[in-house]
Amino acid sequence: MAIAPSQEQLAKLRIEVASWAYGNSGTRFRVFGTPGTPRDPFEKIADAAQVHAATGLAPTVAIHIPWDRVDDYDALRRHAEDLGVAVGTVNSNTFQEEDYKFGSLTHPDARVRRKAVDHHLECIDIMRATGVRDLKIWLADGTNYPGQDSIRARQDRLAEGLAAIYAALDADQRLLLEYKFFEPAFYHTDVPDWGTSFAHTVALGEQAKVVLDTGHHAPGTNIEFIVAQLLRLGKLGAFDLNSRFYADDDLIVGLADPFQLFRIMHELVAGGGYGDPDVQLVLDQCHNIEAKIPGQIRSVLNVQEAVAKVLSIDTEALAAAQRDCDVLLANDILMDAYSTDVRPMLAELRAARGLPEDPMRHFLASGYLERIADERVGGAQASWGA
Ligand code: AOS
Ligand code: ZN
Ligand code: ZN
Repeated sequence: MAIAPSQEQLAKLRIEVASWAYGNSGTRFRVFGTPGTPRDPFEKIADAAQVHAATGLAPTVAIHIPWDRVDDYDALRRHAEDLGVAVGTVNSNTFQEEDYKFGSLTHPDARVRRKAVDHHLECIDIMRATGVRDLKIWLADGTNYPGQDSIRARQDRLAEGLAAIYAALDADQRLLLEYKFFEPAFYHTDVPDWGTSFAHTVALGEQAKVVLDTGHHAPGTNIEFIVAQLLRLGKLGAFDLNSRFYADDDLIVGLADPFQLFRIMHELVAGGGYGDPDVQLVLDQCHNIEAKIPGQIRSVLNVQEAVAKVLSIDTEALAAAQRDCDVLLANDILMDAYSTDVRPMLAELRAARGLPEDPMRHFLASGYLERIADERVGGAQASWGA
């Protein structure tokens, strides 16, 4: 009952990888080192370029300020281009400085709020220097105890800070606001859910969109419903993709619950977001114990497999079954596509595009991992704890 998608449809997939996935990361208990860990942003981009070379799926690399701060952003941009990739989304960081202990854009003290806005203005300058369109804002802001601060006042300060940042954007740039239900704040979070992010981005204007991180919801949340809703509202700007078993685990996408990834991609395709450069697919993961570049290769291939399964859905038959209220047939049509082994068709696609048919094997045989382990000593920690 499944159909065979065209190579043209399959080839539309683009996934952005993130620089911090290549650095050492861990939990609050321990950060484990990996031989060959990049020592600077240039080496992180070099590693990311390997993922694109092996798969043809990951042409852009998100960066993070301050972790990827360099003296010469034009050099970073050229370095990426020389390696066949481009710098992607610029991520701000207002969660690692003492000043931000009680919040950043929502902080009761105007001096701290100004500092947080200024940090975002620096990020926008970096976007100009690197030719980047998107600024992604994830705020750790929130409180730990009822009464600690006024929830309402913090929303007002947030709106004011976001407006100041939005006003600094060029006409072709976007502000993407990510939500997360808890952590590091444990009582209330200032941008906890898609509704709050939606409300703020609507107030800001057309250039502001929502980021949906798949690990940022309470267990049991129907994430594909949020995807469908944000797409129909024209407000889904990007995904942060990863897997979770418990909270914001940032594990390899599609490994904890491949069926959920399929359902999410189904709504992406059904809502017209697939292949639309305005709806970015980004990996937001940390490889605490597994090899990083292979972990990223596995991740982009998992997304590709999920998308190929979705594109195998017989949409006409599905629409007919839905019109007929034929519950079991409709579900069968969906599950049939999900059960399809799409690996042979993807190997064919790669062969047709001059890519290795087995990207993982190709990369592991290339000797790159052994080379960086020899050459690089003393990698930088590129992420924070849990
Ligand atoms: C934090 O939990 C969020 O997922 C962020 O998207 C992300 O991990 C961060 O922006 C990296 O700086
Ligand atoms: Zn995220
Ligand atoms: Zn997260």
